[in-house]
Amino acid sequence: MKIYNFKDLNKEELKELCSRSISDDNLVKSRTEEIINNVKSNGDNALLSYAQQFDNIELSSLFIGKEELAKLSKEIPADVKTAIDTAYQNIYTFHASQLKTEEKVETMPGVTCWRESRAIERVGLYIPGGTAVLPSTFLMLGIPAKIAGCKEIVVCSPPQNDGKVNCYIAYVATLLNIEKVYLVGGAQAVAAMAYGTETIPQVYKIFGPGNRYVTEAKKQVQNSVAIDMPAGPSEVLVLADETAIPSYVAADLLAQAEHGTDSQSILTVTSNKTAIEVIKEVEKQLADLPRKDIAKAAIDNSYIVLVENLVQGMEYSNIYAPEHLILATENYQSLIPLIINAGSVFLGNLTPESAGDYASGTNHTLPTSAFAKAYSGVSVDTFIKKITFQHLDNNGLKNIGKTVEVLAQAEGLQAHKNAVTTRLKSPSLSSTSL
Ligand code: HSO
Ligand code: ZN
Repeated sequence: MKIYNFKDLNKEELKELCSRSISDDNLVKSRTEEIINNVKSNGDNALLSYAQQFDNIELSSLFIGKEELAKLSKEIPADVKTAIDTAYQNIYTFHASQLKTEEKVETMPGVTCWRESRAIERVGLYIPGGTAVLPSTFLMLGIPAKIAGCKEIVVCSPPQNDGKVNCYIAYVATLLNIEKVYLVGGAQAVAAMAYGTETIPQVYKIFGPGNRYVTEAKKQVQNSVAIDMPAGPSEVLVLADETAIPSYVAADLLAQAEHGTDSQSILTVTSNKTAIEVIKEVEKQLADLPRKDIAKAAIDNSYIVLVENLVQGMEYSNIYAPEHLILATENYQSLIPLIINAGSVFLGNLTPESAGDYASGTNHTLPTSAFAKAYSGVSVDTFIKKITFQHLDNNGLKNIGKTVEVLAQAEGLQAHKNAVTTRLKSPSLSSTSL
């Protein structure tokens, strides 16, 4: 891993170091466009032929129903079932606490305003399959959708070689009481959920990670449907000082690195000695990883930034705006108020990102590529719309009337003014005393 010194970096170099610009691939773009158009025009037939083409499977049905999901879920090993149950409980408990009713506010006597939440009625969850089956992602998307009260949760996941989904996905589906899992992957799944087919219902918002085609498809369908957030490769920034444990830091960097060759694992550290120890540990631990080729490529694409102190480290972190920020130091408490841009934060030496990836309760669908400057991770709120309400009584109309009339007049919008004036003239209103 290359080492940079924060104080030697000029503005341009800093910008370059923090940029995650992924080159636009025109082939991915045009292939995705083609797939979307085909699904739009040919619906289920297009999906069936893509299953043949991309998943090597001739599907007799585009979905697996509840009974079969229950049957498949029985194949789950006992220890995985228990682990999923525990993760489910923690994620459920944390997300349930996000449901809040807001107070009504009287902005002027007789003028009452408030907001109420309504779940997005139909949402689409994309759960990656194939080589990287992610039941944890299903939990992270399905649980908040359920808590929010989404009426219809459409789930798409690519079929396995046997034309089914694996037992983990099936088990999570039964826990969430999901009716069907549609056996569709890639850009075609996004297109199907965005525009609907004979079998797959059209949704209002699409959630979930995926490969470059899925990401590109989510980008392309945004004129018709909302998406959770823009997606890019996963990343972690570990901020460490001499109280960090090098073997733990190395493990965290590698946990990120094994996600994909384009993942980034950044170490920002106050001590050169710790940096060297971490590098040694990374090399040692890397050798034993089953996904070492992927992890090595990601580590080669990552770097270390030496800083003078933790506060300067936070300055770098806020510029980088990491998806995951690990404060690998005993002195994390005073840094919390300094955090401005980060998706999810892991405090102290005993809190690995993996805890949040799977089971502590927080969501792992988080903003990447510096979008943490403007986006939050997925939560119950991401599945909800907030509708504002207001009510004026006699008193309220009298109190606010003049203000609205004058502003409408100032904007030259006579009809707006009239909407108030005509009410103010009403005999029932003038007869009411304040
Ligand atoms: N670190 C990933 C989530 C994940 N990790 C799923 C393991 N499985 C993005 O936050
Ligand atoms: Zn992860």
